[in-house]
Amino acid sequence: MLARGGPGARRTDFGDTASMRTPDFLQLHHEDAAAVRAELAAGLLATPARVAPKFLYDALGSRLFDAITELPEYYPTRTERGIFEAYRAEIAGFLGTGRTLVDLGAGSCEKAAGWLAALQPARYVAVDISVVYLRHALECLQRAHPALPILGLGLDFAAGLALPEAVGPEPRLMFYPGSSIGNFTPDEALAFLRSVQRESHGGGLLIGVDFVKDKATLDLAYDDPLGVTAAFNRNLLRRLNLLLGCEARVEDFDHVAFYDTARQRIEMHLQARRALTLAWPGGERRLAAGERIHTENSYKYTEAGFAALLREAGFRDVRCFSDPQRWFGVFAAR
Ligand code: AVJ
Repeated sequence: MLARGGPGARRTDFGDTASMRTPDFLQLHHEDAAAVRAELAAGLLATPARVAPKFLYDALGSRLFDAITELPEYYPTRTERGIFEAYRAEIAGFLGTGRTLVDLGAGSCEKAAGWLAALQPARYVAVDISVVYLRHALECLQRAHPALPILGLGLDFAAGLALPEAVGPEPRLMFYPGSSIGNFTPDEALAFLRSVQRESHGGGLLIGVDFVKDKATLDLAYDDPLGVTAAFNRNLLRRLNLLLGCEARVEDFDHVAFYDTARQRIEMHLQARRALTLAWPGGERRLAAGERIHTENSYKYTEAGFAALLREAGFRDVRCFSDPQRWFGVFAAR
């Protein structure tokens, strides 16, 4: 978070304007409405029906996710923050300063901002699906760090990371916090981490991973009594209506989320309260009462399991930092 109202925030030192850089922006991903409709229709027509979790994050969905991170039941965000704060200097010492810091899924850039002083990156590259989401955050960040070269990249890296030459040839420190890696299957995660390792140019990786734990804690983290996660999930129906042109009713679906111990993953679904038909221009999908649309997986790892995955992806030197309960892992890898 940037000090907008804090001491010094109103100082206008015009003498500094000459040394104040401005962020660069580069939009490489272009959303194609017809392709989005085809993807959504294909998912709904599959058995079981599914919608990819990336569709959870429209403007409202992103705010609902932010609200989730404030819930007492949703421990990952605050546990990761605690680990970052406790081990910042040690982690920075291990990973080294002066790298190009590449923030994958940067959003508000808040987490990376907390690392700038310790990591002293030569450059900060914020990657998100659209530079529209990055512009405001990067302009604020630039004011706090006037000399830092900043690049905002609009890029979809879900199918593997390929950074453009504009990022520069220097070693890169890849930053992937929040346990977002959990949305990939373990096979996909390995392929993704390999692309991250390749793109690091001999730099390193700092990544947050949620650990396997008792089912009751996990169930509650994804099905909170206040219903914020339910709203986050059910908001997907509004997205579906907007993007695909169907007329799903939010009140026809229940939020269902549970930990599958055997698969080591949270599954999130939208479950039809009654038999109904989702219809859109060019297609329809019938759902029986109780039938589900699968909306998210969130894989959990053991410390040893994730360390092995990092080594398999090509990182040789792996260290794990955790909280006293060992609920969450922050891995630094070179
Ligand atoms: C943003 C994917 C890390 O899996 O914990 C939170 C998303 N879904 N509650 C997670 C999420 C329901 C979150 N990630």
